[in-house]
Amino acid sequence: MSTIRLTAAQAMVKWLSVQMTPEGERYIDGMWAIFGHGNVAGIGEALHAYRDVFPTWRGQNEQTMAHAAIAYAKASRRTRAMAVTSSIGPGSTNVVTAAALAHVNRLPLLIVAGDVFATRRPDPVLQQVEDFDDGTVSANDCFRPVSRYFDRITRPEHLLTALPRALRTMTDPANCGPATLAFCQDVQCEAYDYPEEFFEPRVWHTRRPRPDLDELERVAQMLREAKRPVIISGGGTLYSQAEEALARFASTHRIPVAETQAGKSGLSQDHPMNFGASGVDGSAAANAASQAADLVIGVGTRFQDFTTGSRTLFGEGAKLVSINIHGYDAAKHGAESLVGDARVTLEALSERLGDYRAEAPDAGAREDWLRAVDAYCARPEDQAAKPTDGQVIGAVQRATGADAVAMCAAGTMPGALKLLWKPSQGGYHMEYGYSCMGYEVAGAMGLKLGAPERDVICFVGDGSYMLANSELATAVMRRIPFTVVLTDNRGYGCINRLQTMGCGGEPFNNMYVDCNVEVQPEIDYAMHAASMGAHAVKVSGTDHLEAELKAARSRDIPTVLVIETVAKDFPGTGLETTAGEHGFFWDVAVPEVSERAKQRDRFEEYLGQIAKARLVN
Ligand SMILES: Cc1ncc(C[n+]2csc(CCOP(=O)(O)OP(=O)(O)O)c2C)c(N)n1
Ligand SMILES: [Mg+2]
Repeated sequence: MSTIRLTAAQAMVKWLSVQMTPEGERYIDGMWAIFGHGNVAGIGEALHAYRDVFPTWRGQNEQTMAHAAIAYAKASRRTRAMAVTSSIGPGSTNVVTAAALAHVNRLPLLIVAGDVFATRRPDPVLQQVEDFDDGTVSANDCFRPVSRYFDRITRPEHLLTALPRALRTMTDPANCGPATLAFCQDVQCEAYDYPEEFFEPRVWHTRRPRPDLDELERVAQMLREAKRPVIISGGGTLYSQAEEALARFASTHRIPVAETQAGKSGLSQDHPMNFGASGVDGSAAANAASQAADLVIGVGTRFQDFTTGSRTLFGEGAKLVSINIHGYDAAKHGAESLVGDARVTLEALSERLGDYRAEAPDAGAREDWLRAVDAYCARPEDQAAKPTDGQVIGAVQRATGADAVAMCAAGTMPGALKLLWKPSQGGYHMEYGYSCMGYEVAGAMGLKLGAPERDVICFVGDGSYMLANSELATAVMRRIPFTVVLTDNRGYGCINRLQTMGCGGEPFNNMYVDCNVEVQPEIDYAMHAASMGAHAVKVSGTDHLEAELKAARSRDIPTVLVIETVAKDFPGTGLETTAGEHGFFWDVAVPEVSERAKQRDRFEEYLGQIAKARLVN
């Protein structure tokens, strides 16, 4: 056996550089890195040595570098991914939040976290977390519950098994998620005679599991007996690239489709069976169809609370079917499981159903809903008044084309966009599994890298912008253009509404006016963004916003457009937790005893709401 003598870190980078997609591209596009104690010497040297075949990029914060990597994978529909490396201690624990984000959203990410010495010779080293009772613990153990694959590399030859396992996890459509390699710093630098054949290029194919024939027939029979079925389409539809199969299935069998946050943009807005968003922040048409349904068919959805109105959306007696790549999701809520890839399973199911057609859904409700969307998004007559979030969305929609992707993660905008944004195919990128403030700006950069042909529009609230914005500087340096629409309502608008309207609370510690401060802030967000090199403008009114959005297209750097908005709620955001005009109940626990009458009343009302939840279908 011929061998090549390399340090373990060199072997890792060399191996990563030859892991390929079926299209002949590197599966891991490169590594985001902030060096420090525990990764600068070993991994840093190796990344430098292989810089021509495996790129390294520096960001500003480990968490947001990982957000960029995750957004890249999401934009690539999980066909490609990125890696991030961190120093031991704070660098690594900064990545833990991003790992959880990737875990919840089922997105691939390779985390190479520096770790303490395997030999323990200089213990305790700088930044070492010391467990009094367990000698094997390091800060990196925080990754265990939020990694789909976790390994600690304490010998150079561990890479021979650890690396293929990590990639297998990342490229497995059912198990997909973050893989963490906690890489002991002395081992990174240790030499070993690796077999040459370990570095032969390897192609990673995505499998499309076909459904079990018995499961398929059981579900087909349930459908044949159904009169008013509804489809709830989730992120699995997009990851399986089942958009056309879904459109055909819905048309052929005349079944209305409601979309989740992760599933939005899977079915064209013009498709007569697209009834809009599902659940808490859902459309009147979709939620009415779900309430009336005798059979609910989940396609690639986790059935989380926002989708199901915390289990109150589907009518009593409705049956549930779940088409999902993982048996864990397929069996949720007492559903009849149909495990398989969304695309091939929909095709196989359609074949069994033949000319089955459901009763015609309420097309009038859909038309009414589309008119309501136009009204929420209409250009405001008074351009001097602060617009609502819906009016901002309308302006962005008018000023952008079919190549636009609206992206966001937390705050008022996710609900508003889910309800109101009319995406072209693939024109929607929402991180709502973890709804992580601070994903937005870095995520926009990663999204643009993954989909360079798209016009990336990042919606971010003033709160999320303050939490994490510094990858703007990276995007300026790397000439990665996208447009940030920063809606400034002077605080945490959505949580303020949740607190005061949904939970019976007093306005407290969310909007700046309700905070324990000596003076009200006057933060100049445009000046802040401009200081990092972005093109930044504070716009007045939606006409001005539209003009600046069009101008942004010609730039090769990020543009930040700041607009003051009213903090007022508009129907359908659902964040009020009570059933709004269109939206649905969201179960947020409220205090059982209080000295305030408003709080006590809210608790009584809440008891009535949770009584409607169907714990098992
Ligand atoms: C990291 C993180 N911390 C806290 C939260 C809870 N949270 C969700 S939205 C939000 C406020 C968002 O404020 P802003 O970005 O200004 O949006 P707005 O609702 O005001 O438009 C908070 C605190 C979260 N989702 N993520
Ligand atoms: Mg705000």
